[in-house]
Amino acid sequence: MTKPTVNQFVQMIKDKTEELYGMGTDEVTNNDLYYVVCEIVNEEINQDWAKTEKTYKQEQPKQVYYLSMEFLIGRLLESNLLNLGMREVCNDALKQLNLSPEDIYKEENDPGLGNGGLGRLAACFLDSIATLNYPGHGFGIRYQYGMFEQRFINGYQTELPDYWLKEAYPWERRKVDEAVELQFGGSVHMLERNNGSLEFRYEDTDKVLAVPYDVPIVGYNNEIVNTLRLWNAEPVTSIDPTTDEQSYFKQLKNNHEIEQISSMLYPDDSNDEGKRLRIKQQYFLVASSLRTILTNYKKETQQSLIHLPEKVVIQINDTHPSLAIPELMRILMDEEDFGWDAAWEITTNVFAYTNHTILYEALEKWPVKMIQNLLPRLYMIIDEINERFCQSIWFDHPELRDKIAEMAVIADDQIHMAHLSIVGSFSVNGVAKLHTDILKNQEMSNFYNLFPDRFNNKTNGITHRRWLLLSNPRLAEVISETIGEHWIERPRELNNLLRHTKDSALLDKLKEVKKKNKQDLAEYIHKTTGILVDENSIFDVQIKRLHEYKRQLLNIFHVIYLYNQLKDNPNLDITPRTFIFGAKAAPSYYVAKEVIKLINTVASVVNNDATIQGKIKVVFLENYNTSLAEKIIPAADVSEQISTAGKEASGTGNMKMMMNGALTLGTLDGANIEIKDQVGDSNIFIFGLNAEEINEYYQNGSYNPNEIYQNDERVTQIMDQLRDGAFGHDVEFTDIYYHLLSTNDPYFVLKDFDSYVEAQQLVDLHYRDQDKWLSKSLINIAHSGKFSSDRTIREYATGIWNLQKQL
Ligand code: 26V
Repeated sequence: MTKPTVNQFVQMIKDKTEELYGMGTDEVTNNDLYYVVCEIVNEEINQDWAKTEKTYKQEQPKQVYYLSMEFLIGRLLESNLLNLGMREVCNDALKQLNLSPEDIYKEENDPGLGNGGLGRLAACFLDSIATLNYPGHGFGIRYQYGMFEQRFINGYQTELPDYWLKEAYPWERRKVDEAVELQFGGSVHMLERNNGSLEFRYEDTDKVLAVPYDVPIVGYNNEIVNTLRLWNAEPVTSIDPTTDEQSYFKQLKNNHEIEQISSMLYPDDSNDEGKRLRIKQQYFLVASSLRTILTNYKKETQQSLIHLPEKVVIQINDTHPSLAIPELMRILMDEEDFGWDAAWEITTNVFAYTNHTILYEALEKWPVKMIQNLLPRLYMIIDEINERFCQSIWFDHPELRDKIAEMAVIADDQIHMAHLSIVGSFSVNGVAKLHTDILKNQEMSNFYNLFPDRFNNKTNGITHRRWLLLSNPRLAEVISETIGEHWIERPRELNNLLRHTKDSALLDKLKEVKKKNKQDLAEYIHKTTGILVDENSIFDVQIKRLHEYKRQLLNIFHVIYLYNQLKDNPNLDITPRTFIFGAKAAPSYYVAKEVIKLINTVASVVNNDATIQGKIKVVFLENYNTSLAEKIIPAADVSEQISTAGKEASGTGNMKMMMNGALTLGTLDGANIEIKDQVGDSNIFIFGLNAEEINEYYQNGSYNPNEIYQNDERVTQIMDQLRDGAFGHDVEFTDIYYHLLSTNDPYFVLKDFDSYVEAQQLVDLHYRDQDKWLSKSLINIAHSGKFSSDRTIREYATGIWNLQKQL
């Protein structure tokens, strides 16, 4: 396809505006113009999309389906323009019409269909799959309400509903003719057919219509468009208006219950609670997706399902979609007449499972009763899977006999979804080296002993197209000026920057880029919070979900310590710093919400205290999401990755900030370790206990935070300030004080405090030598190519999925 020139694009915008609104471009709003540009882009996409689908139909390649309860795709207009090679043309055309591209792009609602890292990873993966010419698609849920909008009132987090669909979403296409009908609840009866086979008959089930909305996933510069299919739950029948009043209201209530299924994203990524609606959502996703996958397989290949694993691989994103395993068994046995063994052979060659957490509270376990009730036939199958699995250990692996209870899929009236996922898949992967090692040697060691070949590592990645090209155009340009544009297609070539670490002209340009990005962020901070920050200060950034294990508390303890020092000595020689936070807490996570209030409280004290001469400022930006991340990351100097070692599976914000030239201040956790391996010890600030040491403390119980509280004066002061209401808030934070001591500080905040402060002092010192700092920053950028999700996806495609590129 030939791309339009600027002048042609100008004309297209004018024509489309006339067509849609009957007006000129100077008479319509930015919102109107947003839809105009989307229409133009959609016309381009539709052609490539149809072409891609046709190729897949003809060539029948093996395809991967990525099942995920979350996709945090971010705004799509600018990224679609970028991937289509039309961004510059569009920007120039808009400017020619005296319009601001940025103002038009930000009209788009950022769909918050995910909680955090897991959902954003899924989005980066789809971008890389399409870009690398792999046939692969996402399946998710079209939640009516996405991640809540966060507002601070009086320093407290409050949550507002995110009804992101109130304006039309231009990227989705409703495909009502591909809707599928699903059943929940009721009862199952087993009947024997004449030929001796079994039939399962369902009675009194609730029926739900799953209607797909397809979103195009545009590859970069390759005319490939894959699909993200998002399911919407709707009633199968509309209400009969002639019915009597009682039955009318009953139907109304029923229909409402059905629509509930896709109504909202669960905003809690820290707690596995047995919630009926969440199971319904999970089954809704997997049952409708499997139906699409199998229907397409049959239509296109005309082959028996025995060959399914040759054409289909399904990656399940954490255990959330793991009901797909028993659901495929059900379809194969009850609808397709396979026996158990054949069905199991097919199923276990189709599924691959990614684990994203080892936090016990977040490992999914469903009460048996609930699954029995909602999905009676699936429960029978899970029970059989468990039975056979336990038997196979007993007979084939007598050495593991005493581990059966620990490994069972069903134990203590609960279904362990991680166990089900491991037993039912051919691949189990962790998301960073350390994380995979912990899975193999600790959390899932019994399973690793049983199935050593099943376990593998796939270190996470991020799409450098969104996280550098799109969000940091200034840096992208300087890179291209220096080493050419090859890095865009082959991000490993960012390595070529290493030849320029002493090039002072380049370092000057880098400095200029960071400065401008910081000015932009400072302006945004001023506009949204009223806080004036020093653009020459260190921008020290921690942006991620609020969790105890991520230790935002450690960060704010250091801020309080600095503030205390400055109060003692206002002339203290420190490099000015701006501490920037962004984080949402799960609405029911009390401690996390208290930490938010604490950070906001410290911020208002610090920012309004003239005696410290503005040497430190604290900014907590509201409503952290993908679009806000795109603003903050290009401006970061320091990337805070300070989780308790062994707890953060990988992290991906660490990769994004590294790619944008920030230096990591972090623990030896998750992918930080691999970042350190890339950049070397002198280009990263590492502190704190390592995972092994933490483990030893857990094992021998010898950690005593009270000792540190008593003996480290800095800690004593901070803790007492919390207890005594030193920040003008009575005793609000005594809860944090008592929580830390009474739970024995399970995340080692006090234990790591000293080494964190020391690392922070090093940051301060190193920043003073700007040339050195800039060359460290350059080294980080140069090594960030490894963390492109293109690398990750290649590893999945060759190591797990066995996919061929479509050329
Ligand atoms: C957990 C749960 C628990 C049950 C209720 C609903 C719910 C929803 C989401 C989650 C997600 C927890 C797992 C997660 O987000 N893991 C993160 O995955 C990132 C991508 O692999 C990784 O970089 C982060 O380190 C990891 O915490």
